[in-house]
Amino acid sequence: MGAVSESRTVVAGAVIVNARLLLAQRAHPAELAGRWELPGGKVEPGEQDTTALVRELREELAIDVVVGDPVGADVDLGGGLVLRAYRVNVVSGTPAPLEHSALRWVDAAELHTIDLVAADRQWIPDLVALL
Ligand code: DCP
Repeated sequence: MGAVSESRTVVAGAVIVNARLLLAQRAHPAELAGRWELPGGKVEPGEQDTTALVRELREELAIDVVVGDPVGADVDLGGGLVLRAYRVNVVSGTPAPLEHSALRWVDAAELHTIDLVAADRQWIPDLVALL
């Protein structure tokens, strides 16, 4: 099989409430610790993106979400990983940083200045358009 079929998707969620975007501060690995991201994680083999994102946000933030439209373009992370973002709507729970160092709600101006992980920076224009 070719390289495309071997790539693994990482899904990330854009939670937007009252024109603010939820960002999560990575605790690991060392090279990403302290930087901010859209929370998410790897899709398991055979799993749908939507199922994976619901699972990851329940594990990481203790919220239940409904997954909406994709945001921006896929980002090639290298190492056979492709990162993809989706809008998500919270249907129950209040986000808690179960696996991150901290959570923060940012407006469009703050999104431009916060220290995002490199891959997520590519979505800034798409995210600003939603704020
Ligand atoms: N990633 C990213 N931006 C995001 C989410 C993830 O650049 N918004 C990157 C960081 C990692 C890869 O995607 O290189 C996988 O992310 P996680 O480590 O968060 O995913 P998992 O928790 O599923 O990974 P593991 O299986 O290692 O625990």
